Amino acid sequence: MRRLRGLWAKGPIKGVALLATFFLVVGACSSGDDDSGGITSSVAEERGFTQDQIDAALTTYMPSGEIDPYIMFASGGQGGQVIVIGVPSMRILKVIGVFTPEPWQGWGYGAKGTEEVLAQGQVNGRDVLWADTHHPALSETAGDYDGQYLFINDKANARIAVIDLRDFETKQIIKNPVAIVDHGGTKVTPNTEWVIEGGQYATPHGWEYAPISSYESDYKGMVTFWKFDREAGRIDESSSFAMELPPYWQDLCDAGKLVSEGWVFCGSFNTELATGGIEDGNPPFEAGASARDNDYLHVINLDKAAEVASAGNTFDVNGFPMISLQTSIDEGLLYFVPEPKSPHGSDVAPGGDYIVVSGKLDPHVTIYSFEKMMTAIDTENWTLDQFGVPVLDFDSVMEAQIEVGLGPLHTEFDDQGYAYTSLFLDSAVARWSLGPPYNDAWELIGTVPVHYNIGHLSTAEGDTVSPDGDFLVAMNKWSIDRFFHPGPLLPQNFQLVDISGPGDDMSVLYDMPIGMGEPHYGQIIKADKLSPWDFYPGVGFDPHTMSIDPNAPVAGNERIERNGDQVEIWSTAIRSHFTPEIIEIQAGDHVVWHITNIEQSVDSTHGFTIPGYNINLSLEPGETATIEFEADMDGVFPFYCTEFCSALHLEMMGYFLVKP
Ligand code: CUK
Ligand code: CUA
Repeated sequence: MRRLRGLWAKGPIKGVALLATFFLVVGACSSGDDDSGGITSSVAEERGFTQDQIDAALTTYMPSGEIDPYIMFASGGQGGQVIVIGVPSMRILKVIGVFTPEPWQGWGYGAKGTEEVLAQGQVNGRDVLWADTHHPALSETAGDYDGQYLFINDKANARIAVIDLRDFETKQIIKNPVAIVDHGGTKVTPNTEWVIEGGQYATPHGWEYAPISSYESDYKGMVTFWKFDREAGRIDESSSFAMELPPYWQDLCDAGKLVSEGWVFCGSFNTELATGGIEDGNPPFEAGASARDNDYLHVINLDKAAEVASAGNTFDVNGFPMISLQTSIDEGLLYFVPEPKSPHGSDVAPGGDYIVVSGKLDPHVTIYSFEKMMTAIDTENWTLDQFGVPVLDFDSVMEAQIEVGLGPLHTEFDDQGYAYTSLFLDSAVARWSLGPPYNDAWELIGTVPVHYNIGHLSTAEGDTVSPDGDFLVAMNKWSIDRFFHPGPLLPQNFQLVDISGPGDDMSVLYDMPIGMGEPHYGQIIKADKLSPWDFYPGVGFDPHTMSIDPNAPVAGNERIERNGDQVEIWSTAIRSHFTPEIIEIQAGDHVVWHITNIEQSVDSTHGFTIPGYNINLSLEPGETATIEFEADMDGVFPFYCTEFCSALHLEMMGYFLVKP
């Protein structure tokens, strides 16, 4: 049961002051040991609710008009998008188009800026208009979320996207030049100087062909460090670099912080170098790649690696600088630490002093001390792996191991000195206490069942230097019996868990079916750290350049200009009217059409479609967009506004006439 220790007592944030009062009153009645003293409600009585269910409902309930105190950015999985969710109400606020066209936002349906960003994600010139998005990462300042940017990776094609949280639009997609698949990304360094993209399945550099029989010599692992230019709001490819790694399968990465700032920790598996081929009598991948008792946590000196890269001590892969494995060994950029049995997860504690790793086939979490790692490096307390990389002595760097349950995966933290680890096989979340300086002892505190087969979990600001606690979202892969079955593909289940209480007092508050993609991970930020625009700052604002376009149409300069078969149109949109309304051209003309929504008030969005031409724009107040196409289809095309913007929205249209 909620102890009112946390969120609602922490003081009002925009829009929830009233609510806090409301909860304090209710909470006063419903907390304590006497469960009979709860509020009375005929609905609860009729439906037979227990006091705990009533408490759960009241904790997640946001009265109409109240704003959630937390916002979660969850991956949209195969949808290639980002889902924006209010916490604790778990209401979906938006699905941001990222790697995948998104019609409502006019993302990839004619607006040139959006198509240019999507085209940045091409692989060897081929459009790849979906993604396997895994790990969103909020930008940080001094190790805390700052609410400015969001990054997310596409595992399937090794791509990274940058989303600007002023307008929640994707500004950049980068295709990794050295790898075709990634996984250990995105995570950012504490001041967002670097966006980390770790590899996964080894391939030859630049995914060029080499036979599987030459796996050991020709296949490579990698991690890429993308330099983020906060001023420009873009990754600066020219200052970025990659590191060549052994053909182990690198997994999740996390950035060091505070005492470990400047270091990066990436898990791995398949240090067996299994190459599959059960058809030839070899062990299948799942057996071959989990035969050994240990794989290697990669401990990377990023600060030093950046110096080596900027000194030009690199080789080129597809024009991109890469530090060779030998250079990493010679320069002391890379160390390994044994990590038990099919490791997954690599999570740095709030103080940066400990790194937590799970073993999918080991019931423990293993906690390493950063300080001990540094001592082992200084005293050369290591052996060498087969590629000559120093492997630090396990016993000398391991701080603690805690048996938490079966199938531990990912860990986040709270403000009570507790850590939370997802247990895939047990379908549970384990709460365990960190040892000093966080708590007295390294020990399991308790578990809470979730439904079912949890992957990631996310606590409020739970991977920063100052986690909030309060709430945890369990991202469950299976839902089995939790919802109506909409056919054999079932929704996944986000479950909101109350972690505000002490000891083993944790409870599931709410089930949220996720009807899209397989969202792997999400991050939860305090809503008041975000300051998105209500509308674009100025009429004629181009979200692609994030500036006012001097060529944008504004009220009074609407016109049509013809130059041979080139037709350029400047249009404006305002409730409930497009100017000009009638546009007549010749079939075969090349059309460049600029449109500005000249409104400057909240929520006055207009859409714009030309039927048959696969064009749909979303023009938020102030926004300008340009479409460019060959008018190769003659006929009469009523163009119209696709947002119900006003009483005369249906009349907000015009005729686009293409003369044969
Ligand atoms: S991986 Cu999905 S549950 Cu991509 Cu973060 Cu562990
Ligand atoms: Cu503008 Cu409907």
